Amino acid sequence: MPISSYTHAAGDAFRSIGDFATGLVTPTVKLGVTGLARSGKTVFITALVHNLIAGARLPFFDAAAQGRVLRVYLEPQPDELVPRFEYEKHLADLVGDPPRWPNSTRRISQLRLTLEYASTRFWKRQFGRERLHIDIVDYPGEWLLDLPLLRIGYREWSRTALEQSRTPGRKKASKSWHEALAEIDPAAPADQALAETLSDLFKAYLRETRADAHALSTLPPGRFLMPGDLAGSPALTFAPLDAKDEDKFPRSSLWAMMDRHFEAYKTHVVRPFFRNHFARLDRQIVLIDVLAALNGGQSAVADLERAMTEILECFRTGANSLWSSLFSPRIDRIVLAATKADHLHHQSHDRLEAILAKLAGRAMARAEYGGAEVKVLAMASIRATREGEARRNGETLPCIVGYPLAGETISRRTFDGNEEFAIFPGDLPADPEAALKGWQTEHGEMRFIRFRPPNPIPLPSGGFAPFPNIRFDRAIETLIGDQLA
Ligand SMILES: Nc1nc2c(ncn2[C@@H]2O[C@H](COP(=O)(O)OP(=O)(O)OP(=O)(O)O)[C@@H](O)[C@H]2O)c(=O)[nH]1
Ligand SMILES: [Mg+2]
Repeated sequence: MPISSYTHAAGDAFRSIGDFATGLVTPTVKLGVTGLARSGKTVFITALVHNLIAGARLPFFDAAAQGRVLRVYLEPQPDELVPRFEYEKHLADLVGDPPRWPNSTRRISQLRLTLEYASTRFWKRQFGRERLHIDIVDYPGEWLLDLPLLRIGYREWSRTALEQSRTPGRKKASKSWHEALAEIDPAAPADQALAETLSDLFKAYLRETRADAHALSTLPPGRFLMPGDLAGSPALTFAPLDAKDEDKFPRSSLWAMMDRHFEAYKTHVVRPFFRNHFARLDRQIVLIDVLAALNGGQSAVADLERAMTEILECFRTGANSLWSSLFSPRIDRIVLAATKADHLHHQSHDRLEAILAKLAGRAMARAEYGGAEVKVLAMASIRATREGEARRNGETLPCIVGYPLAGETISRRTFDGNEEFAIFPGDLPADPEAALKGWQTEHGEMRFIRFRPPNPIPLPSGGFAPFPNIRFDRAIETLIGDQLA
């Protein structure tokens, strides 16, 4: 048995005996929050913590609805080596004047929230109030896309990455890198500066495929797009090479150097993340910006589906999964959530959920998924719009009303960020297949624009009222409800 799972098992046994005998050891749920860049992780966590601390009305979160959540507070987070999630800073942005969305984060961070609650169980209530730690871990979904790298070597990765870069949609983005590649000899003696140049050109290509408005391309390595503290280290300085007969290349060749750096990336970046962070999570929410993919058209939807398949592979357990040879994941519940549902009128919320369910179903079939229980929902962590009606050509249309962010445009109109507008977003089609195939609403194509966060409401007692949301309570109930029984 690998050391990591042994220590886990021992930890669990200790925890439950301790709980039972003394009630002194507080149970902990490690909740992973992930999703691709800009999917809404930071906003979700900030809203989750604020809702719980401020005692928001959350009808579908049973413990809160039954008045059993007695006190919620932040505590120092237990992992010294993981940066703390900057809750106060993100909240300050959201309740600022004017309110702003928090900045992009791009690295792992963690926060410990403690809940004191009354149990529903008679014998447990006799010990007084119960406590539960929720350790919330925010990490980029792109990192999950690195798992398959553990299964392959530099040669195979190189070949696949080159093939992908030659597909028609990526030719333009990969041009400069390919030009440089054509001039080098992979068998020549290794040259650190050349390795850096090639790696930089390769990273620029990855960034460009990602920046394409009509694609959600997420090609590994995950850390190349958001390197954090490791920028410039050898483990992050490699790129695919085009070679034949690489078996005959000397150990001093550029090829061999790239190979070593690729292996270093797996050993020092990918494995530690999966072993030290991912494998310790108990519950997971994966946030998915389905509307952005629909906005991007068919190729973006295909990209998203591919990314979801790879992400679900990480949660798959059983004999054939990558895990069986590595570490055993313990996640037993996953929520897949389509975020930003406030960009739609409520009539379309169920449809958004159906579209995500369809996508998830296909991805799960492809990943031969088996493992933790998966629940799909559509939600908005913070609702930036309200609903209204507008009249157009004698017809009453259901609208959403909000402050479009400065620079957003609809039909050649550019917004300045300070005015409220009613927008008719269109309805999602009733048939999820139609939506995924690239579709038109009854009133033409649907385009989503971004809104500024809602105006914060100060409370007489200090602080701010909980943010309005959509179906947020259902996500919380699924993720931690059973832990508060
Ligand atoms: N209307 C609306 N917009 C949202 C919501 N959640 C996120 N957004 C928008 O999505 C953007 C990204 O949200 P973040 O929470 O920063 O996303 P993230 O996944 O942490 O992004 P990175 O840190 O860059 O990976 C925000 O700036 C908002 O514009 C929501 O509930 N409603
Ligand atoms: Mg973030």
